[in-house]
Amino acid sequence: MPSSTSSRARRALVLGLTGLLAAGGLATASGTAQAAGGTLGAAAAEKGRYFGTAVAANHLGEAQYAATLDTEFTSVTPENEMKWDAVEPSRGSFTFSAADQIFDHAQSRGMKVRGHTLVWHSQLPGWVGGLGASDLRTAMNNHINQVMGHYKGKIHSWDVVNEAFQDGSSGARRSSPFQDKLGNGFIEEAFRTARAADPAAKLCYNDYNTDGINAKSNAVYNMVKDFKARGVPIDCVGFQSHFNSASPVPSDYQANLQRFADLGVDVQITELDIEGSGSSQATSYGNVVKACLAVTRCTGITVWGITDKYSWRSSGTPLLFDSNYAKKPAYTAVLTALGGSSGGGGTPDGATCTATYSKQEEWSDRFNGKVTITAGSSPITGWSTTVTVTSPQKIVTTWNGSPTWDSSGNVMTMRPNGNGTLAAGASTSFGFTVMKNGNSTAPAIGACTAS
Ligand code: 9MR
Repeated sequence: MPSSTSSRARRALVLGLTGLLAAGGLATASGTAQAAGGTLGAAAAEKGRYFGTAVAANHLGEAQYAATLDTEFTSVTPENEMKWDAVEPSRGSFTFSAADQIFDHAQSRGMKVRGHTLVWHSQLPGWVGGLGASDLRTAMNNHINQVMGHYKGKIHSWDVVNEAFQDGSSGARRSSPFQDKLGNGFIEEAFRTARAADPAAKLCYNDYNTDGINAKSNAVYNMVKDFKARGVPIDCVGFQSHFNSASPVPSDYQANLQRFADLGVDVQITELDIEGSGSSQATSYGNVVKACLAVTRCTGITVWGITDKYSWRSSGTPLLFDSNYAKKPAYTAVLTALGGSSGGGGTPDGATCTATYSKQEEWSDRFNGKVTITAGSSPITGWSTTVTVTSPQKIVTTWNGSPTWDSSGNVMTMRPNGNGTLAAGASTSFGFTVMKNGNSTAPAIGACTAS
């Protein structure tokens, strides 16, 4: 295909194909050739683990969101769509449309689904809190039966009870309608009901600030120990792992995971995000992954979202992909800790790179884009990435790279033009001009492939 400006005839063809190719464009962006172990999911699978993310149904229609999900992850957790207020907003009236959207997307692509969450004090519709004890017990058990029943046999793990313990040193249970009206026994009852509702699902207790050894995790530990001793069904404990500078990855994180595993339950990292940027964020992420891999019963890791732009705490940029879906150093650290990339199909050990987009000058009719290519922790001798524009946009000029084009003319694959050799951690960049043709959408940058 031509590597520069399109002819008028070709442009007409491109415009005619645009509708047809809209979906194909997504596939192209997600289908960047990856060596075995070259994605988070593939690398984790080689270690016998899943690598998941929280997903919001209302973003699934966004090309890059879906493409990144489908390329990188092997498990999903609905971020809000399976919560009580979403599925049973009024008593006895269940609606699963948003939850099913995520479930169907995941199932059709062979991803696992974590159910989140059945009994939680938050995102609880007001009617639940208004019930008397006996009614509340009936409503709780009915909720578990209906929701688990809807997905019976198809959910990998359920967060049966979420966040039932207080923060701080008391080790006490948190006040909630369930705790206040049903007492401590509500947790046990919820797990027994859940086991009967779907014997195939792993039943988890999930909480935050329980990631290191502290009063709160001790209280959960004692509950799990008691459950195991008395035969109350519990299979797993979820460690949410929401970290920031005030609450960093604890030094005894691995030891804490291990002591729970030693009780005879699986442990899962369920809502991982780490505020920060650059190498310090990357190091923390790498440490979390290493801790999980060091614990045989740590069966999987879920990050709490795909891109920083949709994170529940977006300003802390806590995720693995930036707002333009570029892989951050944290991504590379996770992949490396999982043993990914190195040894994968045909690339030298450790050859990785990232591609990051930034907009440059903008005029009324066009803008310039810049993509920075950064080598990972090993030197590289070549790189390639894709730049996908939204029709009717057109890339009309490029510099510092050798472009080729797909048949739609929307997807440019860029390779080096004398700037392919980079030392570990070193960067180069290429640029291009996009004619807007009425559309100012930022281009989508694909994965960077190093050689
Ligand atoms: O990420 C979720 C956010 O979109 C919701 O507004 C919020 C409401 O409570 O819940 C967030 O997810 C929480 C998860 O369900 C349980 N652990 C804490 C998470 C972050 O608050």
